[in-house]
Amino acid sequence: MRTSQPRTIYLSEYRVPDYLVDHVDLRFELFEEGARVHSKLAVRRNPEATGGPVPLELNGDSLTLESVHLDGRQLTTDEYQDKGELLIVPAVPDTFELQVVTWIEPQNNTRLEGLYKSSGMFCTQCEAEGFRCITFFPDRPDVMARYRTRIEADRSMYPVLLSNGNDVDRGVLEGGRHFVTWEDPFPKPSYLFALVAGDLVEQKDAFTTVSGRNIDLRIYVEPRNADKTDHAMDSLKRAMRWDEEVYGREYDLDIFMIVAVDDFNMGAMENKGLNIFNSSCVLARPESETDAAFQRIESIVAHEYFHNWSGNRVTCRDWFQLSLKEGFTVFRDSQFSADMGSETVNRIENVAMLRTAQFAEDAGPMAHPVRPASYMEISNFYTLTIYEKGAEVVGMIHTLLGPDLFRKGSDLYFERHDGQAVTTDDFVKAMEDASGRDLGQFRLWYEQAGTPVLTVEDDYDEAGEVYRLTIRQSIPATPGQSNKKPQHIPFALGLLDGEGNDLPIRLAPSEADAPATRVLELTEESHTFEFPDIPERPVPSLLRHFSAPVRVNYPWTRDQLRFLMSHDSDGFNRWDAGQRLAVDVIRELSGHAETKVDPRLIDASRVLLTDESADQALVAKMLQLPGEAYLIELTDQADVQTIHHARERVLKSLATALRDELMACYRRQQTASHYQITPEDVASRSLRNMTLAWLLHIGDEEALELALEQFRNASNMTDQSGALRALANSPFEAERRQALDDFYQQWQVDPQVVEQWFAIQASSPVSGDLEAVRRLLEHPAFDWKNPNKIRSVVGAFAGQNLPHFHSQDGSGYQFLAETIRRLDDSNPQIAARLTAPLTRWRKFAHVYSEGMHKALESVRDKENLSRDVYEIVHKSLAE
Ligand code: B3K
Ligand code: ZN
Repeated sequence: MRTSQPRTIYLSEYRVPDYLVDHVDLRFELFEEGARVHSKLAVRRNPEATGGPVPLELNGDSLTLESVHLDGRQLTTDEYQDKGELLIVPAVPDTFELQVVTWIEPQNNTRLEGLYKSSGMFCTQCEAEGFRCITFFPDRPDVMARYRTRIEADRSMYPVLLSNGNDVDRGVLEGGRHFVTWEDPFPKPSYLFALVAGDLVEQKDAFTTVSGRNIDLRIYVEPRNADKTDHAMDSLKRAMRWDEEVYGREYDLDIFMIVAVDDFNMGAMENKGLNIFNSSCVLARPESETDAAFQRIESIVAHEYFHNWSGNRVTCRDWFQLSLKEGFTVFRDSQFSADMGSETVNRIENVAMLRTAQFAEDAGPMAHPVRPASYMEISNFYTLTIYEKGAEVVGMIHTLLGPDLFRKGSDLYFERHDGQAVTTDDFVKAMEDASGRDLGQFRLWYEQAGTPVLTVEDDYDEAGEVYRLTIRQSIPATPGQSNKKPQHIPFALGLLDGEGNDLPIRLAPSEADAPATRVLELTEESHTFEFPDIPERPVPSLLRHFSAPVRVNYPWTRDQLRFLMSHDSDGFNRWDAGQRLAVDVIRELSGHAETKVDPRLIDASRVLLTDESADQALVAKMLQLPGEAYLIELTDQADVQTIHHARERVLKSLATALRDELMACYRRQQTASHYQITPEDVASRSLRNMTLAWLLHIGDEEALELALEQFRNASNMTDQSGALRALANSPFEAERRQALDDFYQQWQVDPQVVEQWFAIQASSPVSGDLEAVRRLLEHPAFDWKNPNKIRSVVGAFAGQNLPHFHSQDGSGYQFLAETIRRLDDSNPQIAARLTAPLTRWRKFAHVYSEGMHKALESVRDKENLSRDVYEIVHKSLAE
């Protein structure tokens, strides 16, 4: 048990920094047994700080202090206090130079924060508070400085030495060593500092900006990955062009670098001019990575690049403002992905994730507003709420203002705040000032947690030809927030006539140019809208394009849903109608063994499978049944086993009834012989793999032959792993084992593919029971120090293999608790992430919640629990 409770940090306690740092001069001496860091800071008293002189306080973490000099004079130990987490110098002048020398041990740093080693190279991760693990510093984002960084290391082991900015000097040193000096002309917060030293190969390219400047582009990887950089480089160039065209943002330094690192806590990091990526988010070639990986890479490369403006040039004042950069940048990267591929499919994917995981977070013990009011450990707040709901909030501003005024607003924001550390309120203010719109009430989206629920009722006055819609909003209570005010919600509406055509939506009789999709603005608890000139009772298409992150309740009939599935002009709502129909059918079957699957769902799926003229990318999405996690999210006191079995039965009934159509659809899918990631080809591969999976699921012998053939002869990983996944979930035991073995034999030299191999097994209800998952942890390719391996086994098991994870004997929960306890000392960030599935215990029926609660208690009782895990476990167990 942890004896002291970590301190809670409050937004309301924000104060401007007492001291500012104008310039940072760093010298790193890198050795095998550690690193010496010499830092020279140009410090001055902040003119905006109030009150008399105060001591200088610098943050630190796991540092060995060697010396402190003030204006060139070494301080004696009674002239400063080294408190470990704080270095305090009580007496300092208004302006001075402070030199600090620290010793650190990157080779023993398993937390992967600050400076650490990954497969023999040195690299850094400083966001949010990792810079303090490198040297003592006012480690907060509103202290922005110019950095000069000299790196010294062994020349043969570390030929490549990188940091932020431009490379200004290099040379050879004694003893086989060398150095490179980097200078970054743009003031930046410490969390954007980066350093890399290693034996890396580079892929070079160039980009000419809109104003004609030539930018050097480089991707650095370990030599074995040299053939996996093309896609990231192409994605980068597309992102650079797109940001110029859509946001008017041009790149600012002369060089932009990306480095791939195997051991990384998250996806990637937007350090100024030197982005560092988890290998799995940057490296790809068609033979070894799937379509999903290609798409993920394109969007993450773009996301990190876009941060150069939304995050780096304009940064966050404090960490409560995290969504200022993350929400906005996720919004930007999804606009980009939508422009590069299929708009509707992108929207569907984003919303599916939001509704499954962010809604769950917003309804659980860690629920927090997009701008949180307090935290214990900031690393715990890199959440779906900050990122995805934050992006939806920006998206709603875009919807309310329209694209032109939104662009005026973003131009004003970048111009007004360039070089500053600002707040989400400054962002909204820029949008208001540029558009003349009042977003006062809209700001509640940043302050109130919880997912608004909209209850919709309608009636039709045949004689008057008036259609009436009443919409009520309510926002559920969340920890620390019980009474919520109504929010400003853009609600996009369509009305379909009996033929399935959009009716013009008028707010007054005979209004000219009435739109087919009307954005209603909800601001009160309840609104009743009257639409005149509606000649027949329409079928409403509600919340088109998912115009707000809310839940909608309306008593659709199954016939109405089928009708919307085939006729709604809004592709997103066509998909959504299908999901609602499937949810309804699965729920009807839950716990009722004698109930048959509604033939309307089977017919709807048949139409999708056979209509070759329909948009196949949308069809591929529409055919997928809602996932178990989403079904659980929609259910109170969820019974996982019952949900799993009901969904299985629906899947098997569909596959059995549509066997021939599935086979025909499988055989029809042909992609270009040369691998491409066009929406058409992606859809085609997705349909192939889906139809195969369904057929194997019901033990179809002919499909087994097709799967084995596809597995052996596939020319790309999407097809090969699609076949493997289908086999791994099939009843054909011998073939399944053989394919898994063959796949490992074929790919064991490629750690990224081995991660896929782990995940396919750990997430499979057929191949991944707890015993099998424990065996994976003993596999020679598994590595407790590598976050990707942990995610691909433990994360995949707890997040996707729900029937085994939620075994009623509690063994899955105990297994997860053991893992968290084991990782808490070595990597608290990863341990805290893995805790998420247990935090939702209140959502489940008693047989489950009891075991989850016990597992949480056993984590709580561990000695020296990290601040990260402490916060999550205690908030989850709180009454
Ligand atoms: N800004 C980083 C995330 C840092 C997470 C620190 N625990 C990646 C991104 O969102 O672009
Ligand atoms: Zn980001």
